[in-house]
Amino acid sequence: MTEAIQPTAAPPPRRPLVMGVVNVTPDSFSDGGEWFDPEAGIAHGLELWAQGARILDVGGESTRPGAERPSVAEELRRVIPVISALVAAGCLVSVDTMRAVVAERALAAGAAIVNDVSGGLADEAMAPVVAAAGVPFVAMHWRGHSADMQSRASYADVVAEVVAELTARRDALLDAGIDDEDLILDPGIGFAKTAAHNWALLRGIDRLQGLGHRLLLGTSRKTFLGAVGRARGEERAPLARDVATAVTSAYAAQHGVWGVRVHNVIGTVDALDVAEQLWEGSHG
Ligand code: PMM
Repeated sequence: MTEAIQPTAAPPPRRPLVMGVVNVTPDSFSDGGEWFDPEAGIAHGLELWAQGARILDVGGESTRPGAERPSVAEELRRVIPVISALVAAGCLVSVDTMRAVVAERALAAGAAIVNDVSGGLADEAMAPVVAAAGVPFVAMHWRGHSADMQSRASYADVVAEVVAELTARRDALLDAGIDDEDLILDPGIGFAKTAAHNWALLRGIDRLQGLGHRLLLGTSRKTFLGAVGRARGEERAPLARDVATAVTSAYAAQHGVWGVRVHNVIGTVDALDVAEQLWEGSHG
């Protein structure tokens, strides 16, 4: 484990895949309720796909701090029709869920990736379901459900602890039969973390690359980005954080991150185009 927490050389820049967020929830913190109706969720997913998203992440449970969990039946009711329609339209879909039964039903409906913000910790049946299906699994760093997660935002060295906890999770998921190649890791920006923790994790992203897995990064519209308007005495509302998000996407590209999970696809595609031109120019 000590090896894994050593800093590593920055990986080469790459163009991250853009994962477009399709929250079919009444209460997600930046877009809660906007795409709650299945038809609206489907139309929104198709729009993000047309704008350049290469994965659509469909979720039916809000993970904003303090959120209540929906029932299994309600989560299924929200996500399955949207996943089926987006898959039928030819989109690549991931399901954002902490429940094995929802993952199983989503895979049966055509989802190709499981994105679990608990990394399999919330439901012990998750890892066996994913291992049996043989699909990519996003395991995010997580310390507990949203209702009280911010009480767990305590670290002596956030980068070292997130690397160590993700390493332990990675080992458990491999033991459960998930293929090494199928495992995608995510530092869990905003989950049991303060703004200072989030910035430290972004600065330390190369140390997360030391784990040797593809990385997914979810900064989009999160609270810590709201503070970037402070120079003018403002706090940016969630919908006004897309420029700040796009900058973090360009940063992710410079640091070899595999994928960025964003609400606003157009801004991120532009930011990635700029990043790509700059590094191509530097080699050409
Ligand atoms: N963040 C949210 C939801 N799902 N999944 C991954 N892998 N990484 C994240 O950072 C992440 C996630 C919360 O954001 P939202 O409520 O705006 O969708």
